[in-house]
Amino acid sequence: MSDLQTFAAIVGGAKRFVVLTGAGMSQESGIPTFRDAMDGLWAQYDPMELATPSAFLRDPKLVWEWYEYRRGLVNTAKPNAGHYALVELEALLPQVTIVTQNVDGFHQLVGSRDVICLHGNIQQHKCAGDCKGDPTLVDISQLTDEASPPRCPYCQQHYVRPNVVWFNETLPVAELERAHDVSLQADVMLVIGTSGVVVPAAQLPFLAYRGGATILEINPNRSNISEIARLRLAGGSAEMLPEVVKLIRENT
Ligand code: BV8
Repeated sequence: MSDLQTFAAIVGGAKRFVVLTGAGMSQESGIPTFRDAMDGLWAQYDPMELATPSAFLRDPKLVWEWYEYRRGLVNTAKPNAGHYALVELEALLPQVTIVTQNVDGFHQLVGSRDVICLHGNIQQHKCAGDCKGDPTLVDISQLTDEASPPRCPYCQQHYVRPNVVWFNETLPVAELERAHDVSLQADVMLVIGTSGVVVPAAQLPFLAYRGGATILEINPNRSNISEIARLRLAGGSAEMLPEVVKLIRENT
């Protein structure tokens, strides 16, 4: 059997299938990964520097405009064949849970039913001070304040910020706990498009592996997860995932 056939046989036989996705999952939708340089004006900035509370404190306008630029990329991009292939797997396998590091909301957009968002959603905004509880969500389409960033309409004190988890911020407790649980219970975990650098997300495959899961990977490059992967399909997820689904269909 080829690697692809073995890969598809393992996925096709999964009882409690968990998928961990990173920025590479949306790369073929035209959304740059964190390691790819942003285009144009933003190429001079390091995402790791901008995606932090201290950057927002230091220069709220710069961080706000960076997120508005990225939100614009998401709004002009489309989910790709890989996102849709994961939805197809839900009809072929008894249990599919997606744990995503991505903030583009594409898994939910294409109809994946069980998505755990570890790092929030770039389409949502909140009061930077969570003045009415965590999170105090704000619909920026209803705001009259044209400033960048606008002030929270509730407290008029704090700025509005993207509802994403910045570096040195803790992840949402319920999502992280559930991600731990499903990783420990998984019999197969497929890791797609992540360098495996950012924790605690990158620890989930190791948790699953220690729990006895078979780890599979789709990534054109080796990552920090590759060492525990039974197999790595060295290609783009938009190209590889439909191939895997096609083979599973042929064998069901
Ligand atoms: C926390 C939302 C507790 C924002 C994001 C020192 C050492 C170790 C750890 C730390 C440290 N100092 C601090 C830390 C902890 C820190 C961390 O992990 N730092 C890293 C940089 C070392 N983590 C945190 O701070 C987390 N919180 O730990 O809380 C705490 C509290 C207080 C103080 C300390 C600790 C919060 C992390 C969440 C950060 N927010 N996103 C936003 O999006 O703006 S993370 C952000 O970066 C993305 O969401 C994504 O998760 C991550 C980038 O990672 P990837 O998704 O893997 O993307 P990357 O570009 O790296 O890789 C893409 C991959 O795709 C590549 O492998 C490539 O080959 C592949 N690829 C490319 N094309 C394709 C493809 N694959 C498939 N198909 C393709 N076509």
